[in-house]
Parts: sequence; C-alpha cells; structure tokens
Amino acid sequence: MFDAQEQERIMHLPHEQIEEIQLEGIKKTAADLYEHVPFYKNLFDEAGFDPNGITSLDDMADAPFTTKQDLRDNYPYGLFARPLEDCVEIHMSSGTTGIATVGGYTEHDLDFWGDCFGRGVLYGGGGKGDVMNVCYGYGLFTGGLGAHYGGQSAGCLTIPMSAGNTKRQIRVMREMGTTILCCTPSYAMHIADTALEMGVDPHKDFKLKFGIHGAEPMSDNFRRELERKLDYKVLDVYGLTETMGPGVAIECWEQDGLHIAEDHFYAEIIDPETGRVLPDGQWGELVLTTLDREATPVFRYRTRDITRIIPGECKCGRTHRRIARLHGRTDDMLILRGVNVFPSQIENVMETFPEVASWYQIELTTKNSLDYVTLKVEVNPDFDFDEVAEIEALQARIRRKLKDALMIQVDVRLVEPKTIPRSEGKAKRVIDLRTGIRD
Ligand code: DLL
Repeated sequence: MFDAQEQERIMHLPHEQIEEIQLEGIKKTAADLYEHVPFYKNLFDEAGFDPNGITSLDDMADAPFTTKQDLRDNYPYGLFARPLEDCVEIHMSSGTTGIATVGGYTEHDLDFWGDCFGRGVLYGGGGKGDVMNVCYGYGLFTGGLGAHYGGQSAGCLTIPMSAGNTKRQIRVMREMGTTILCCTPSYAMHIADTALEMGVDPHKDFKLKFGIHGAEPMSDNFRRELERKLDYKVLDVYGLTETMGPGVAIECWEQDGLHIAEDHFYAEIIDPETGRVLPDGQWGELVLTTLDREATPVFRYRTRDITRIIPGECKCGRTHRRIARLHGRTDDMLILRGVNVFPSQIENVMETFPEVASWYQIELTTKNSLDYVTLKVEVNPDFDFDEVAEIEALQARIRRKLKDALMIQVDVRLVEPKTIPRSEGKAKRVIDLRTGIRD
C-alpha cells in the first residue's frame, strides 16, 4: 500500500542508509541471478566475478555489464528469475530492429512500480482529490500502465485515456477537471495546440496543476512553451522497459534534475568507450542495476542513455541522487560526413530562431556517396509563409548557424505550420534513408 508519508521518509533517508539498502539489494540480486538465470551464471563465471564476494558498492566496478543484445538473445523468458506462475504481467519494447525485449513483473514488482511513479505525484504536490489523465499508450508500452499504477497508488482519480483521439482528450480534460496530465512531451504539445485551435483556453478552461512527461528528450525551450500554453508545471520522468518502465527517475518541483528511485535502482555513470566508472558530475552512459525486482532483475544494464549525476543536494531536501535531463542516447549520435552530431544539438541551434516552431524532422539520404542532411522545420503560425525572399533568407541564416556551431552542412527547408506529422507517443525526429553499410 502506498503511504505518502512513508515514501517521503524513504526519500529523505541519510544517503549512507540508502547505500546500505543498495548494497543489500545488489548482493541479493547478484546471488539470485547467479542461482536462477543460466545466462548470468555464465556471464559472472566468464568474467571471474564472484556474486557472493561483493562487500562494498565499489566492487560493482569489477562486475560485467549486460546489454540490450543480451536481453534480445534471451527472448522471451530466458532472463526470468522467477517461475512464470509467480509473474502477473509483462511488457515489451520492440525497438528499431523489431526484436523485442521483455520485462516481467511479479505482484511485488508492480507494487513498487506504482510507488516509484506515485512519487512523481508527490513531487508535484498531488494526491487524493487529483484527477490524472493518462494519455501514454496502454498496452505493451510501459507508459500507460506505469503511470496508471502510479496515479492509483498516490490516490488520484486515474482516467485511462491512452493515446489518440486528441479532441476527446481535450473534452475529457475540461469536463472531468483534470489536474495532472501524463503523456509524452510531444503529445502534450499536440494536445495544447489542438485545444487552442478548438477555441479552448487552457488558462481558463483547464484545471491543470502539473504534467509528468517523459519517454523522449524535451528541450528547455520546449518545456517552457508547454508550460506557457497549458498553464501548468512540467516534470520530467525517465524510465525504460528493461528496468521497469517510467518512474526510475522523476523531477521534483525544483526542476533541477531527476531524483533516481535509489531504494530500487543502483545507478552508475560510465565512459561508453572504456566502461570505466566516472565520478559524479561527469557526462557518460547511465548503467542501472535493479535492487529488488523479482521477475526480471537486471545487473549493470547499459542503458545507452547519456546523462550525469548532479553533485550535491537538491533544494527540496530529498536525498536520492539526481540525474541530469537526458539529451540523447549513445546510439542517437549521427555521424554525418565524419562529424558526430546529436539531434538535440541541432535542436539547440534552431531554438535560437524565434521564427521557427518546435516541430522538426531530420532526413538523412545519400547523394554522390555522401551523407545529405535535410532539416525540415515548421515556421511559427505568425510567420508569413508567402514571403519567399524572407523564407530564403531565414533558411540561409539557420544553415550558416548550423555550419558554424556544429560544422555540418544542412539543407534547411522551412515548412508550413502543422505539416510535420504529430505523434501520439514518441516523436520521430530522425528519418534515416541512407544507403550503404552503416555502423
Ligand atoms: O519510454 C518508458 C517511459 C514511459 C518513460 C513513459 C517515461 C514515460 P522504452 O520505450 O523502453 O520505455 O524506452 C526507453 O526512452 O532508454 C530513453 O532513451 C528514452 N527516454 C525515456 N524517458 C526519457 C526522458 C519508456 N525523460 C528509452 N527523457 C530510454 C529522454 C527518455 N529520453
């Protein structure tokens, strides 16, 4: 049972106590995996790692990693540490290659998932009496049910909208007095724009207090625009199917990093090239170990997500360490004619142009055996799209700035508002149509 006071107590424990919980959780998980999952027995044996010899958190640096490929290779039930009769739910993520990874849940696992997401409601100052619309997709995706369990745990009236049928979302938000909105940031923006088009004034017609938005990167400008349009506060939520789903880390009201649910997850930041653990404050790849997951624990799982541990304590007084908001994944990195670029860097440059909106798409093709990058960006509705000379001038300015800032040659094409497809889930920002063999 979710108990707000108890959750707050856990989130305010002195960090030494959290580390004790983590060490116990790691020892138990390692022993459990060694005994029940042949893949892990081989992994530990081959690495010469003794799961019963862990005596401090520092010993983790010597333990082997696991990767998404390991999860795929063991599809569907190969990494389950509990018999199927003890499991009550599964979720899957298909990823881009189409081979699924599976996460299993016992009742205990669902219970702490609800606690973790429910903390997001506490961070926003919500609870009983709040009306939460969950417009993440329900189904195999963890967004819908993860937020749902969190909303119910925290005592909210939880409305299982799922994604799609945007006009109906807006009617329900208005008629039911929704106070908390849960969906991807790009879908929240689509809801906001559609509401405005329908003549709904979110400042008067909605009762929103805050939104818990994640599953994809969101720039600071995008967040501010959302907050302005929907007159609420946006909290970022992080998670992934392999470790649980949404709620691994959530931002508090300070909006200064996402508190990791450190009583359930042990987080490390590593150098993605060498695998070496990096000190707090440095950017690298996030590696996660579950501490009390029963059905599908993961051990030193390489998330491929790039972030850093924010040193120091949060102003909110909670002691669970924070990760910085994510700017991308190691596998998002584009190599364009030999230059490494993250889509978020392109987005940062575009944000300096007030004439363009937050909707963009990067299309990669091959011309004369070379990478060719086309960046389609929507202009803001108040920009006069009939002024050809102005459009060309703006395109040229954006092109120059991208060249100066990122050293890449980009064919910038401004497009009319609402021409880039809107997404009900994660936005598709990069379309890679390049031919030839890629890494
Ligand atoms: O996206 C779980 C989730 C649902 C998180 C709803 C938040 C809200 P997957 O589909 O397995 O699970 O995708 C996980 O999405 O490794 C990140 O690359 C990315 N991601 C998740 N949250 C964030 C975020 C869900 N807040 C992958 N910011 C992760 C940026 C995020 N990227």
